[in-house]
Amino acid sequence: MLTFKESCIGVMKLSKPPVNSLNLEYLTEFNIAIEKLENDKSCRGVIITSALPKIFSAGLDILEMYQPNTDRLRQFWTQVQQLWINLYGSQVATVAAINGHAPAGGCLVSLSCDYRIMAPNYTIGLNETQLGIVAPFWFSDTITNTIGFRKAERALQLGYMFTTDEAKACGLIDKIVPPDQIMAVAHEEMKKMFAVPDFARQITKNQCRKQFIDKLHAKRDADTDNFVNFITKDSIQKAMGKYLESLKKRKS
Ligand code: CO8
Repeated sequence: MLTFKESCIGVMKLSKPPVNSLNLEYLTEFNIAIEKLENDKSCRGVIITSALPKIFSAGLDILEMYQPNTDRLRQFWTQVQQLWINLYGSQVATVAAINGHAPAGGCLVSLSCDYRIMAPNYTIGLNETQLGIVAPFWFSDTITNTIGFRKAERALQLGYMFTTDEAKACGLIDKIVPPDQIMAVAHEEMKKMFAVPDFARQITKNQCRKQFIDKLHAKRDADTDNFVNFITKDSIQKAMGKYLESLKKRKS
């Protein structure tokens, strides 16, 4: 993770080649970096983007979920939950500068921010069902809160990956920006949020999002149990094995 400050804005660049997949160690690093910026009183905003060409993040590392060690799987999921809690509940203003593909966990990271700008000709969405897995309730709450129930339900069932244009049309992202302007526009959007007194923006954000974060807090252990029981089922392991093979085959 490349993290640096530009006056009162923290910039986090995901930099885990080849695809910024989120494994236990990288999720932990991501959480520590976010928590550090959150606790830095001089930091008013965070921009999340990718240091890799063409890929924002491939989402959760599928290898963490394939033939897993149960203890590690639990730790992994705890970090995924924590990342969402940290980002969705963040007090600082957040902009996702999506400069590449953003499937599944990559989409969730961007949906957890306050504003999304995206470069053209990429794809974004919660494609979990395509892997034969099911996005948990808090993934589905987050997309529903962004694009509305009907569109979210359909997209989740199909595991639909939106093109940048489709994502803009349904409100999954807020703006399409040429890749060479994406950081400049992220800063402009940040300035618009800074024009509002921080406390008023923070309290309003909290009013909108707190009930969803509280829901996960109340069910956090059960959510981890569900995840571990679900992922370790033979049928799910088979489906995931096939999906991994299909990723390899696309190349040959
Ligand atoms: N995890 C692990 N490895 C990955 C992942 C991933 N998410 N994505 C890609 N890779 C690997 C590929 O297998 C490949 O490995 P190798 O070099 O050994 O063959 C390498 O990364 C490079 O991948 P590609 O050649 O496919 O790279 P491209 O630049 O052509 O494409 C993409 C990049 C578009 C990102 C493409 O790799 C892709 O579509 N990946 C799959 C993304 C995906 O489906 N992610 C879903 C992850 S699941 C998740 O985030 C939420 C889970 C919620 C769980 C809830 C359960 C209850």
